Amino acid sequence: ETYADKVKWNPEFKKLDDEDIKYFTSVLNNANDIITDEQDLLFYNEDWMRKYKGQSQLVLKPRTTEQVLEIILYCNKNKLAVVPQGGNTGLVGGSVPVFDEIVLSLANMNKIRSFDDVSGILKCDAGLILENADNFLAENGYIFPLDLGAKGSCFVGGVVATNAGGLRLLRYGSLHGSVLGLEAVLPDGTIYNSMHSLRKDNTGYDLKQLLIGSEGTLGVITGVSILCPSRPQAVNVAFLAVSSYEAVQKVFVGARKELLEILSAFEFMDDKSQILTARHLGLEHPIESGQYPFYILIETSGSNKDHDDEKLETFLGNMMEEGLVDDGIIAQDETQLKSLWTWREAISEASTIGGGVYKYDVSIPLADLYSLVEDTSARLKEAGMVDIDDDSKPVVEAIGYGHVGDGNLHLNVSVREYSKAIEEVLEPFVYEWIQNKKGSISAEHGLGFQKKNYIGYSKSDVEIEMIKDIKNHYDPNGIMNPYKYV
Ligand code: FAD
Ligand code: 2HG
Ligand code: ZN
Repeated sequence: ETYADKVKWNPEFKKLDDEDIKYFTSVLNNANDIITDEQDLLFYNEDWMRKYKGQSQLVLKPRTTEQVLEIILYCNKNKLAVVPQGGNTGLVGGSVPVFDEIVLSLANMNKIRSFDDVSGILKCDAGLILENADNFLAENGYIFPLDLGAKGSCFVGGVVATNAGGLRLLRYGSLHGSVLGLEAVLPDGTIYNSMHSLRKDNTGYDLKQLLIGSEGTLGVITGVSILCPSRPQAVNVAFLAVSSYEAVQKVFVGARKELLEILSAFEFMDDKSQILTARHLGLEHPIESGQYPFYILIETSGSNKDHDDEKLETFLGNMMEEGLVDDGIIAQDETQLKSLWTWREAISEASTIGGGVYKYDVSIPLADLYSLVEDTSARLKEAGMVDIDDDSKPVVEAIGYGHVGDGNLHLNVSVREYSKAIEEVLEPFVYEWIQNKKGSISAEHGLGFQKKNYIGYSKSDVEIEMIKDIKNHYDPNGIMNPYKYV
């Protein structure tokens, strides 16, 4: 993606020079924590989709909050722009520089600070890898209240800065509820610290909420305090085939009613997503892709295996009797459970099979959720652009899947090239479509760079002004993650 036609470099920012690097070297005093080598910079300059690419000449990897503070103070004073970066798995181009912004990576701040095994409150550095946090919690009988396909790479601070949703939001709720406190360095050098262990605290504005989902535009999150639930003793996964989107919704209603307190995930995938994933993984589909238009993954998590097994089997029996479920599998062991999850979790990566992908992450009232995929597919077909087997067509396929339980659809348009022509077919069409249904143009991935010009499709002028006021107040020089959505 080239930026030239979308955004201009801000001449008010300072260009990095040797003096600056000398200063940062004195702060970090470890050669490994400063990256200037062109080859080594590549990872930090390019996003996970290989769609957005900046030209930063410097990556800083502080080890302490004090070092972050000194870096930010210097950058603010000298108007050097900064991009805070976690695991760089974000999907909206928010985690990489647009031009020459300095990348501040949290990778070296990866310690568990404390864990209370009575309350389940974990306090950790922002650079702790999500999977490492969850493995630590597992040893103590607890679970991180968020899980997603990028868990092996993304950081706790990164998911908080994004307010990521993930696969079990249905069960554990949003990070706005489970994060109890944060530590963050603000652009003026203030250390905001609310690393409390308090479940309830009604003493004025809940300030941490501003940073949750701020996408690096207000400050650098350095620490997170989060409430973690007990790890479920019994987990079941069922993978089902249904013959219509109508049936997906009916099974969802049934699952909430019959599985109630043990339901921990309800995900859906269209057939096209499964065909792409089968090609990507080089595996046979567990049920037979091409046979049914929609698949559902249901997970239950509870404390008593017999109880949960019985409940799930009765539920599936009822759904089949009602003619809502056509075929299905229940995982018989841990290996099968993981492999069934793969057919859902690997779709995101499978969508890049043609070389590129346009991703739309939307909230729409459930009844209309899948129509967006149908209408977008029709538009691409009309333009003569799409064919999964014909390499001369620019688009491989438009697929739909996501978190039905949260009213969150992922529309992925898998492409063989990034082009203006494809983009013009998709945008603003998709955003207008969502606005007409009173949906949100970002359910969980954020706005980042991708949606910087489209915020108005989901937020009113008054709301946008309030966002700008807050940004200007805390970051008057605009050094924090510039050129993105604010
Ligand atoms: P990055 O990508 O590095 O950064 C994301 C944003 O946060 C950037 O704007 C960055 O500037 C900012 N940031 C990062 N760290 C800090 C910090 N310490 N302080 C301030 N700002 C910071 N998302 C979902 O919601 N649900 C999913 O199910 C899901 N599944 C995914 C599956 C895959 C395979 C992939 C690749 C991504 C998925 N995502 C999902 C996207 C999700 O946004 C990221 O995985 C995660 O939230 C980003 O974490 P990160 O540490 O990689 O942050
Ligand atoms: C998921 O739910 C992630 O798998 C990624 O949010 C979705 O790649 C996507 O569009
Ligand atoms: Zn998702």
